[in-house]
Amino acid sequence: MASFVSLETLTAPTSADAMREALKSSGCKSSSCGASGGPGDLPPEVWNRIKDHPCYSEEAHHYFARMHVAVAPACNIQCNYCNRKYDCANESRPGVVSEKLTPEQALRKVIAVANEVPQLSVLGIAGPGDACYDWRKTKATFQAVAKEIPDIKLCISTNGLALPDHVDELVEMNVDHVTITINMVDPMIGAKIYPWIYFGNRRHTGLVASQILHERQMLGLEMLTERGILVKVNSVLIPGINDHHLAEVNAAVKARGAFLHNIMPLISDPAHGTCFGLTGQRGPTHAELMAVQDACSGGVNLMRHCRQCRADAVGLLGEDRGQEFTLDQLPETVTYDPAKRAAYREVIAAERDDHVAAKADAGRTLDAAASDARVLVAVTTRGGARVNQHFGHAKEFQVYEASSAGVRFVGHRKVENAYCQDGFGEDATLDSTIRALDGVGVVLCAKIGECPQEQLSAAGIVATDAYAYDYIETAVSAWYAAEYGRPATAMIA
Ligand code: CLF
Ligand code: SF4
Repeated sequence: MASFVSLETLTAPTSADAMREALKSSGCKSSSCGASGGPGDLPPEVWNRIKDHPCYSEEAHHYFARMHVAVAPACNIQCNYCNRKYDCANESRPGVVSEKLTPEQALRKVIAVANEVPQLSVLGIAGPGDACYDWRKTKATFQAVAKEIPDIKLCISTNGLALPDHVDELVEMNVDHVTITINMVDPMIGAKIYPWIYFGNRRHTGLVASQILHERQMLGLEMLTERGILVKVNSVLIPGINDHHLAEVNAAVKARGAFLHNIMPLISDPAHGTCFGLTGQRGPTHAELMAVQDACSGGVNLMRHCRQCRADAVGLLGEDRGQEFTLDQLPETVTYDPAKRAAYREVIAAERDDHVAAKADAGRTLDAAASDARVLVAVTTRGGARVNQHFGHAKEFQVYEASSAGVRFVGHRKVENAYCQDGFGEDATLDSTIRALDGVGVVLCAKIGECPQEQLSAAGIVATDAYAYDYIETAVSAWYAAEYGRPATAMIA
């Protein structure tokens, strides 16, 4: 996904007007991990802590970017879905990175990115091993970056086993966002996911390993929430292993004060060399993922915009600009310049107010559309919460559920390649896009040609560019209000 305000725009003289214009016509990729609540439905002190975090706030992911630095390669457990390799730049899944960094190299990279990517608001350490187990490098990186860029949010992701040992230091370093991956609260289920853990200077296997891991995860969660840190729980949905168990996980972490629950689909492929990949364990379908997420509604708030980023991802959620900032491209010395980030924030504050007002208008539009139809609507966006990407350029579709009750973000669908290659449409790509849009009734985009429009129509999917550059909620609600009386297309209820 491309970025919402282009690099070209922001490397030019950064006037507020130029940025405002750029917001309307270009875009960041919206997606993320985070609560769907906005300033109106969260206590102000909570909103202030998440409003610039693209993972903790679904709204913020339209505007702000995160970067990960791969400083923590060592891990103290083995998950059956993980095989950490450092040499594959084309894979996009947690734990995989192209190059490991020392804390000094990481600092140089963070400064270089902050100078070029004004959307940057969060520095995360998510591996490629475990950030709490490889603690010395994690801590050194956070301390060095916080000294140079004091307003960047520090964020960490961990399996939880070593977490209780470092909670006090996390508090001291002002780390306000912690993610724990919790796939089970029943060690019998854990034994099917974790072949071993390393704890107390020895390796443990079987039920004992999962029991220890479970106890440490719950202890770490409790310690963090007691100290007021916002904790997100990630769970990997593994069909046949924990699919019926994740509602129990949701309840257990809710009882301990977790802020968000991010249920992610297992990524499994024999080519990845993971245990699950090699044994044929499949990942869930879109429908299975939504069913488990819906089964957890009413518990801890769900994050549905996670992109399952690499441990060296850079950019808005859904885009990865990591290849622009590899070590060989970084200057030997680099000085932080806060100007672009400051100018961007000024523009975004006004843009977000505008978006809030547009969402309220969209709600009123839907109120007037008294229909029982619920339709999945896919939009193509480059960010800024607008329908601002051509169909042919999209490598990802944001999916919203439209009903007279509102417009609700429900997830995203990735495609291998964009339809348009070197100016020409690719039929084979369109076939895979149509498969990825399974269950979707409508595609809203900034531009689409007659040919793909007709082929989508033949597959039962309406595609239109009539709402180009509108806010997503404005576009979806206007389409719904105009169409609800028609014969239903791919209604889901
Ligand atoms: Fe990184 Fe994770 Fe922090 Fe976000 S990611 S450490 S909370 S800054 Fe976000 Fe990426 Fe999903 Fe993680 S989209 S994988 S939830
Ligand atoms: Fe891989 Fe993370 Fe599991 Fe360690 S905790 S084995 S790095 S997925």
